[in-house]
Amino acid sequence: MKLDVAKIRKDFPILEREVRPGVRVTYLDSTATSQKPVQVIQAMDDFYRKSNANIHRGVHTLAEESTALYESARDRIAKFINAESARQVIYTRNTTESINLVAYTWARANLKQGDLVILTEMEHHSNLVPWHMLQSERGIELDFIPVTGDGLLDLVAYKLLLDRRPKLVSFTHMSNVLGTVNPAAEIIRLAHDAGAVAVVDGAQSVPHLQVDVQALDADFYAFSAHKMCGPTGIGALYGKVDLLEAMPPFLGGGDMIREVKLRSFRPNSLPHKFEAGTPAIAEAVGFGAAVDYLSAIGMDKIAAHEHEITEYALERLEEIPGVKVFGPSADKKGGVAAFTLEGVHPHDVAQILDQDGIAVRAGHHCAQPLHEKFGIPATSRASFYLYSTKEEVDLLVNGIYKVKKMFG
Ligand code: C6P
Repeated sequence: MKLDVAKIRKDFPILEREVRPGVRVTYLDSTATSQKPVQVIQAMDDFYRKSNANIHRGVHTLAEESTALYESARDRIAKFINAESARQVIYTRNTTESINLVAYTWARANLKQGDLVILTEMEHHSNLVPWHMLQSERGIELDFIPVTGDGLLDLVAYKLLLDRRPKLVSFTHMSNVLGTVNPAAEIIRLAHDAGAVAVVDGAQSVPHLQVDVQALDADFYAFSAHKMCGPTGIGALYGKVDLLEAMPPFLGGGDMIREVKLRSFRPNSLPHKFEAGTPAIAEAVGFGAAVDYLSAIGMDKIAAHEHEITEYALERLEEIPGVKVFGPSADKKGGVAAFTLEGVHPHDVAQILDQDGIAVRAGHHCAQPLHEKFGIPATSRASFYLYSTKEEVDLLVNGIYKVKKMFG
């Protein structure tokens, strides 16, 4: 059965918002952050009204309730990605912090000068800069799986890179610019065959696809709540138990310890070992509500709906003279359409569309090397989610025709 999008849209109050009198928002920027359903807003509101207290610290009713809510959200997030156990799901602030956690702990404990880390040319800055930093500090080597002209990873080149016996392969499951869904299971299998640990940036995949970390055999998997109907300020890092157990802690402070002496400490068990200080408790509650929301609808249905919208969007955008859409065909990508319009700067496109309430992002989308690869400084980007409609795609297309008219 198909998604009842009209019903789903009623869950998202912001979609009724008029950004100017009489101009309702057409939100086509879910890749940057998704909108939030009332179920998530309500869960966080309820938490603050009824259960707010610090976690893992008190024995009073509110503290116990708050702890239970925080940990039960973790359980549901673990199930959502099919982790073997909730101990393997560490709360972080976002995907960026999850990848940094791996870079600061696993990588600093295991990589030395000259060790090779393989990334790809389509990475978001959050899966580039932590490794650049380690390169400056440790003298590790970086190399990159090239992106082909049609926006796919060149797996032949990848296999050649693997002959150099990398220690780590870190790549995005789905590109935030090209929309490309990379063959994660195959990339990971090949990495393992070469003796490397595999890190996956799942910022764009977990919100849109059914992700099964066990089936993928990922060593680490990073994602953010705010892109999957949840709040900002919280994300997660999944990791294999043996790796997480062997890693040193990340930040030091309260909650991440079992015992502290004046001159030493013993770290807590998983997952708390990596969660120092008072965490984002209400946000964890919201994160749990978000995975409940997505699970109740069904990730397969969400993916099918997004596929239909993306196919339609690519078809309509490509018929506009002067528009070039980047990335592969709809069957190989998620709901992202980054494009250029001949003779018009992407920022101007976005600004003019905004006059009609159409929200798209313009810029390099934190993937500057990828834009450089395609010889462009920026793109305009429309992106879709479970609440997106074909009518919104039509509004975007009409808006682009309007831009063309203004620029002659
Ligand atoms: N991309 C976009 O507009 P954070 O900011 O940590 O939640 O997510 C970082 C991140 C990592 N990887 C990928 C593939 C991403 O798309 C993002 C976030 C947003 O494309 C904001 S720059």
